[in-house]
Amino acid sequence: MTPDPFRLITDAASRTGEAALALAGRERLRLAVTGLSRAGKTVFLTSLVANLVAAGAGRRTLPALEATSGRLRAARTVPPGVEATPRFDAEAHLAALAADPPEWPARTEDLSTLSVLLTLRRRGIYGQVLPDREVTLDLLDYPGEWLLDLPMFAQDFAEWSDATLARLSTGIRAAPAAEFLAFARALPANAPAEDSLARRGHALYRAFLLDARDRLGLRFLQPGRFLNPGPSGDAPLLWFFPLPSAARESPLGELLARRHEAYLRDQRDRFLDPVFRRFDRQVVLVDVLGALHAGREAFEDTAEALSAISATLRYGRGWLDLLTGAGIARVAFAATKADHVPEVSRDSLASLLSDLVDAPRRRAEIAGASVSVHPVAAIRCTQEATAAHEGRVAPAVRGVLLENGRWATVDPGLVPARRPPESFWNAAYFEMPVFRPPALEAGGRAGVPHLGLDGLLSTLLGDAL
Ligand SMILES: Nc1nc2c(ncn2[C@@H]2O[C@H](COP(=O)(O)OP(=O)(O)OP(=O)(O)O)[C@@H](O)[C@H]2O)c(=O)[nH]1
Ligand SMILES: [Mg+2]
Repeated sequence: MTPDPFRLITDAASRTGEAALALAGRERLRLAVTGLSRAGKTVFLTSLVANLVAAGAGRRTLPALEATSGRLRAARTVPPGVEATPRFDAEAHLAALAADPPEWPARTEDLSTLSVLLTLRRRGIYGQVLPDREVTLDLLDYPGEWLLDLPMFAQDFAEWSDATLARLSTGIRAAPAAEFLAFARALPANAPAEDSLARRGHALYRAFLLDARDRLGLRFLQPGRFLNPGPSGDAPLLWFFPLPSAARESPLGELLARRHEAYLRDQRDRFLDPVFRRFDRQVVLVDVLGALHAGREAFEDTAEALSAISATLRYGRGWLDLLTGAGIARVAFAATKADHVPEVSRDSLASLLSDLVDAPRRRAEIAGASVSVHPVAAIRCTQEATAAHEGRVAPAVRGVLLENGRWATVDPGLVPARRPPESFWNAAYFEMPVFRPPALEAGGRAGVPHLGLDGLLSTLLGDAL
């Protein structure tokens, strides 16, 4: 059984409605922000909203975007209506970043959405002034871990168990997974459907996932709610784990398979359908530097996770899409936190990302989506500096450390421009310090300093604004 998660034929009728709205000068643009846990989604969205609102108030916070789009006359967050989904609280995140001492957002624990209404000046082909255009930009935030549920829909319980157990038995996963694997492999062919067994296996598997995420920096970890349970917390539908084939025909196997199916149904209804069913633009945020630091297996694991996720999305515009307007027309890949490396290294950072996301990038390109790659810092926390490095002066960055409020100069060394050779991994790559966000003028209402956010937005959205 392969459940079908994506009702791919989009609602043509509502698209026709949107075309009518577009003619009337009111349009909708849905931006999906894709990023594994800690990639920088919440910070990116907060900076995006703050800088759009400030640009709408006349500040030059996003010059490259304004150069490609119509003139932005105003930008404001759409006030809350009767939505069932929690609201992405950009104001609260901004206030925390602007506080003294500043605070980064906590791990995201639920889906939330926000729309920004952009008012743009319109000119006709003869330069005559037309009524303003209004474009609503729909944004959403969610826990990065949940994204790895997307590829789970292509497998049934047996396939998922086999693939997961195979991954668990190799490389750096094997040692921390040993206790769980020993438990699961010892289950007999007639294991009873007892919750003491189901919960014990679940607890051991979950402990492995947490360790793999937090200590090993791995990202291809499923299911997402085992790591980040969300607002509904623990519930019986979570009490399953990948089961070896020997015990799969047992009453326990049947119980776990039912829970696996119920979990996927629940995630689809609550999260994936509302979020991933329809969007037009996608930004994929990747913490490339963090992945480099975590080592070869974590780096490869990040690449595999992004590839598996993208394989489930629908890119480009085929003939059907032209009728229904479905499919992702533009994708921007961004290496986040680029303020951790000096300017001379940022091109390498972008090419390294390009290499890391080789599979998803090609998939999108072949399908006809337009693709770009950028180094970005949603909040720039550092300045350019120099440091003595092996007897010579090397470019570096300087910023205030969050932990002690002291200035520090960080020399990250060379950023490899493509997947590093084996020898690279022999020496540990620098650990990114957590920098303190800069003091924000007018509590962030004047915008947020960034690196390359405007260039990314201009490529991703400029044609539609
Ligand atoms: N220096 C710097 N640090 C950043 C930047 N963006 C994110 N960070 C750091 O990365 C951390 C994670 O960023 P978030 O935006 O919370 O990540 P997320 O993708 O929302 O993570 P989850 O909610 O766990 O999925 C932040 O707490 C910051 O320490 C940036 O532009 N510059
Ligand atoms: Mg977040």
